[in-house]
Amino acid sequence: MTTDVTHETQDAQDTPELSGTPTANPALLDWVRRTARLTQPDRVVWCDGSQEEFDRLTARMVATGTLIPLNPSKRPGSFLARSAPGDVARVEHRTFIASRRREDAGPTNNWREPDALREELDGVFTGSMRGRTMYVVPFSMGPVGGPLSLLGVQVTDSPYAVVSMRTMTRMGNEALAAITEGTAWVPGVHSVGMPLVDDLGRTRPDVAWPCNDLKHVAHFPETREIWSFGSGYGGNALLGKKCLALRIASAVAREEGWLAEHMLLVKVTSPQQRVFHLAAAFPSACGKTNLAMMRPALPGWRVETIGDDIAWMRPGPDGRLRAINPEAGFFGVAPGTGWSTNPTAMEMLREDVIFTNVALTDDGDVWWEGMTEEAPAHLTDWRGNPWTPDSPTPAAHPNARFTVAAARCPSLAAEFDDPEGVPVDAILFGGRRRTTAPLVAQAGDWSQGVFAGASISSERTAAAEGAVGELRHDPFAMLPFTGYHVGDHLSHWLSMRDRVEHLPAVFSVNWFRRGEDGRFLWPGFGENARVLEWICGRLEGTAAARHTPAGLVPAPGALDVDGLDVSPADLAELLSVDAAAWLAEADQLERFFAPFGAKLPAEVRDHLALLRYRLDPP
Ligand code: SAT
Ligand code: MN
Repeated sequence: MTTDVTHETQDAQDTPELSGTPTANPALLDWVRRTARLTQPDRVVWCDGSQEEFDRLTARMVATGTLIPLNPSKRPGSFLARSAPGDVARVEHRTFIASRRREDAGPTNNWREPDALREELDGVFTGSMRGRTMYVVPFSMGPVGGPLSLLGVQVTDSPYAVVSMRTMTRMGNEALAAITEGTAWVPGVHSVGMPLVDDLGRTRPDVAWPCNDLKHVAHFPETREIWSFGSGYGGNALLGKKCLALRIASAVAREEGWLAEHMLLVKVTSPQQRVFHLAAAFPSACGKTNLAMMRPALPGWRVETIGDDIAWMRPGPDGRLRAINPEAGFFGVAPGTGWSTNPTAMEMLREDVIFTNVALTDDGDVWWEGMTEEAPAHLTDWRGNPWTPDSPTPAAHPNARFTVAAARCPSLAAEFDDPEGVPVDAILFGGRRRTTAPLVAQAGDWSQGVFAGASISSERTAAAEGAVGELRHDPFAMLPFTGYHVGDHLSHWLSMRDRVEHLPAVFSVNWFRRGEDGRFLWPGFGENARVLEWICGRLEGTAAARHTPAGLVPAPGALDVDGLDVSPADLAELLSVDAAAWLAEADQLERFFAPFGAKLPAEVRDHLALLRYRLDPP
């Protein structure tokens, strides 16, 4: 073993050996050396982010069986990865926030005492990279050097993580050059936790998807560090995404007076060429990617994509909230994505994609549930077993993913790369609710908007743990992603009032309301443009609204349903606010807020009281 920091010697045949290291930053060099001493890899490789490097790593992964190249005439430049069957999603119960004081993590995070956790991590990471290469992956979340961006360095023993980070972040030499002495950057250590040499020096063969049953996804918000062990899955292994851009960044944002949120970001252009930027938070399985890439069914309207998962929003010099998508690619759920639900995504996935846990067709292409109406007669399923439409299990894992560069998205907005971000005109909160929540409602002011964000709840789908249909509260859709106390998160949102002169308007939406017969009352997808039209009309002061206890809903005739198969009775139901249902909602919210204790802002408590008063005046 060597802890020398050099370029990969094993690749000497196809890459020229470079001498020295590509950085002179002593803090970075010291951290890389210390991490290598702990994890004991065979070699250390600094990643430059080049195409040549990507090609070399993917070729190696094809040789080791980690990647299956897809048929280049069907899916050029694309690969399929099959994970270990137990390493298919984020591990919320093994995700830790280590803050000095327990109350800084709050009741919705798994808190750990930092010193004790550090000791535990030292144990699991000791020798965890033996027999492997440790890759050093410098990256920027947001355009390199941008005023809203943050820098990070991930070390990892997973080439799958390296190539995915290249797609999902601005990774390589440019980011490394920005990490000069004295510049802040977030260190992240990642190991799949399957060393190839044991404590007695015995070697073992590698497997296609190395991982460990024991998993840790650990965050130290106070020292801004990430340690992830045992998983190769995106949300656990691509440390720029949930770990840095949400859990660590949310804590940084609180300190610095901005917002790091689990939100999509779109540019909407009206037929009159008025431009609006909307950010929207939905829990998983509520169609975030579909809205981010929507093709409006209303003539003349245009929706362009800026982000599908994360938005960083800072008070700008113009007194507005300015937002970027800190990511450079999309790591989206494949099942349910099809030509009828999201044609933009289908176009985006034509080439240069890494698919994980989808099914393989006999001619070397991919398939998943929802891609086409009918399944092919024969497939290889995500576990590598033969599959037919009669098989009892799905061909693709329900959380099968695609990883693709944002540049491949045909609806990408020109502003995607703007380091200054876009001014946010409106924020949307939503969930999947069969009843109670109206199609759209506008909050009266910022504080009622914060109450709306705090109140997000959604019915569980088959893809999530727990009973299907059960309501899960998910404030700001940030439940597993806020790196500090959930109650402090609400206070922080309220405090933006003092930092931003022209705050965005706030709306709640629900595309999933059903009639008593179980039928969806609203067609959704491209027809959601009608709701966006009303929202933009509210921003312009041209759309009429009616007061309800749950906020302002479209006045009769204000929502354009021309040509839609939505009866007047359905429309009335969609926009109704039922007093009994909302009183029950208020009771549920009170129970959900109870563990927040004194950290629940008084203003949120007051909104709950006001809601009850409006529903049931004394
Ligand atoms: O599962 S991930 O966290 O990687 C992706 C997501 O949930 O948005
Ligand atoms: Mn997400």
